[in-house]
Amino acid sequence: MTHKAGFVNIIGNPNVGKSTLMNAFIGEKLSIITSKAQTTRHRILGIVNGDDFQVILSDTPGIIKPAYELQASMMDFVKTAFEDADILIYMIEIGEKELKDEAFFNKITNAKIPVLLLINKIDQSNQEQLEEQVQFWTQKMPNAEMYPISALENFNVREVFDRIVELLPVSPAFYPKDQLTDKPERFFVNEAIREKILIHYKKEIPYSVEVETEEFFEDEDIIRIRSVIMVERDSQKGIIIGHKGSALKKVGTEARKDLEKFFGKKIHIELYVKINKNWRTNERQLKRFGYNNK
Ligand SMILES: Nc1nc2c(ncn2[C@@H]2O[C@H](COP(=O)(O)OP(=O)(O)OP(=O)(O)O)[C@@H](O)[C@H]2O)c(=O)[nH]1
Ligand SMILES: [Mg+2]
Repeated sequence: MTHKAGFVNIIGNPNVGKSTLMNAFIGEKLSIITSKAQTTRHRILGIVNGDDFQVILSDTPGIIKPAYELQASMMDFVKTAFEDADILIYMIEIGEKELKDEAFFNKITNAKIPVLLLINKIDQSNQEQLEEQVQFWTQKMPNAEMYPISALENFNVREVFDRIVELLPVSPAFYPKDQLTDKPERFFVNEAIREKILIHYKKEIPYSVEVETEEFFEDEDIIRIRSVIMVERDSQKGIIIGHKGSALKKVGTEARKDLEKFFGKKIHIELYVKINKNWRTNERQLKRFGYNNK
């Protein structure tokens, strides 16, 4: 039996549905999803195994022009996703007419590997609009195979996955067949908390936050977690905590519920808030949080 395996890297503008697609392929909530741009900050591997194949998917941050160090590191993750891909998935959402970054766009159109162009969120569209989009992108990206999909409603997701398996190079597996991701358990705790912060706080707050899990202690029937939410300024600390701690409590409760599903165990979670001045622009801090992959 020939075995196929390879790296399938998902890239595109912020908020188009990259993480939603990754989770749909995996069948698990590996990547956090919110309606805000720049939800994903890392490159996250999700591995789908079959008897004769291994698809190693990468979810990546949406492409932006970096304004500060954190964003520059996020774009470095996107760059690495170009370098090791066997297949590129370029995702756009219905109505989208351009990639914000010309250099990335040229890389995709000149790619020597198969490119799948996915037009996502077609549940929000009609036949006429879709046909117009297909025409537009056929001209703009003639090297790509195009698929209209809805990652949210699982429309055409299976078909795209089957095509990926077809296109995979013949290769032994890169990871053990029972491995789902490259990230440690604590990473998913941090992300679950960060997702709730993205959902419940406004403006600059979610973008000023980083989460670090200091304790992850797994007992037979319960996991005990202590995590710290880091903010950049004093004033942000009060906002995160809220009146008599109510806002922080909500974050903890909701994150706990998600994590109980994810780990299949009861969770006890303790959150506290700390100021870490200007961590987003501090090389050392970024490295500590796993951003500086150079
Ligand atoms: N209607 C509709 N909404 C979708 C679909 N796919 C994703 N969304 C929504 O689009 C928003 C962004 O989804 P994400 O998966 O977080 O997008 P992303 O590309 O990973 O975003 P970043 O990580 O910020 O770059 C969320 O509110 C999703 O629920 C879809 O097929 N249809
Ligand atoms: Mg994402």
